[in-house]
Amino acid sequence: MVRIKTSALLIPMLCGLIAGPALAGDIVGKVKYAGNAPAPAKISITKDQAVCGKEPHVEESLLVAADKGVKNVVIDVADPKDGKPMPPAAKNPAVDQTGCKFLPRVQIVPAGQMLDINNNDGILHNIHTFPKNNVPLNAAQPKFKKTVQAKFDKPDVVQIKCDVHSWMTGWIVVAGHPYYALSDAAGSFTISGVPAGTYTLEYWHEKLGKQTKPVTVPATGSVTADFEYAAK
Ligand SMILES: [Cu+2]
Repeated sequence: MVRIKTSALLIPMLCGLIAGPALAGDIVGKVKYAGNAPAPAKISITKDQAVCGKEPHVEESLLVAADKGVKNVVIDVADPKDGKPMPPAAKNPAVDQTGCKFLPRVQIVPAGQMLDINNNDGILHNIHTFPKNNVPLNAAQPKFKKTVQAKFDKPDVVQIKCDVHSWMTGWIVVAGHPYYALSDAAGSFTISGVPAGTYTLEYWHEKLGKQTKPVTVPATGSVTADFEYAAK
């Protein structure tokens, strides 16, 4: 009994050593919305009109393309096997406050990475973060304070708001490993170089919520993992 168990463990281990680098594939897909794209509701600018009202603001919490692709969905492998950390970015990721909007609205930031929150508007903003697993930040950012920094050490989904301009909102998804992707305007995404195996894939959207589905990553090439959110 013991012998059989040992060899059953050893053979795949030895094969792994002989094969050299880990076998890995890509997860590609498209996220869609089963309903009609919502009409972009206009946001009324109630403060700092000269700066914030330069460009019209519309509701961007659910962006659906003509063919139903959903932008700003974060897709990640919930249970990666190799547990390697996300490589640090070459320079600090940044959230810009421009025209009283957080740009980009949604972004993925490696855990432990310093994030620059920039004030490009020359007026007072007040950064307020709402983490679940990290330390919150609530800091006034007067017009002369170009950058406030924030760091999130643990994986999380963090909403950012401005206490001065109630319509301003953005999201930081803090990644503890590299197997994350953000869907583009067409709803498409790619997670590259995932070690072969079967995983749970998570789809998170600020308005449509979190959904999961299993995915099996091949040793070479890619697997397609499309997903459709039910209409709200
Ligand atoms: Cu503001």
